Amino acid sequence: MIKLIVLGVGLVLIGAIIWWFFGKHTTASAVAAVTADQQSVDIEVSGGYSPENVVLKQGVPAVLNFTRKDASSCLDHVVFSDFGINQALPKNQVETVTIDTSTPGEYQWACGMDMFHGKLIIK
Ligand SMILES: [Cu+2]
Repeated sequence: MIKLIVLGVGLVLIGAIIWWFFGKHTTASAVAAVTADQQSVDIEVSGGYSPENVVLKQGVPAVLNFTRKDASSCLDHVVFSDFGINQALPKNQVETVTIDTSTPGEYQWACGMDMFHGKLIIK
C-alpha cells in the first residue's frame, strides 16, 4: 500500500514539473491607456506582476501604478535597471513609477531579488 502511495505522489510531482516547464502559461499583457500627454498602466503585484508585459507609446510621459497585495518581502521593491529605478512598494498602496519613454526598446523589470520579472515595451 505504501508503495502505491509513494508511486502516486511521484507521478503527481512529475506531472507538476512537466506542467511547470512545458505547460502553456498565459502571460497577461496590457497596452497603456494613452491620453494626449500622459499614459498609465495599473499593475498588481501578487505572486508576480499582472500584467507582466506592458506596452508604452514612445515619447508620451508614462507612469506605472504598482499596487502590492503580496505580503512577501521578495516583491517589496521593483527594479528597472535600465532606468536606474529601485523603488519600494509599500503593501496595499499605489506606488507610481515614472518611465522615460524617449527611447524605444524592450526593457525588463524585476523584484529586488531578480526573481520575478516583467517586460516593458516602448514603441
Ligand atoms: Cu524577489
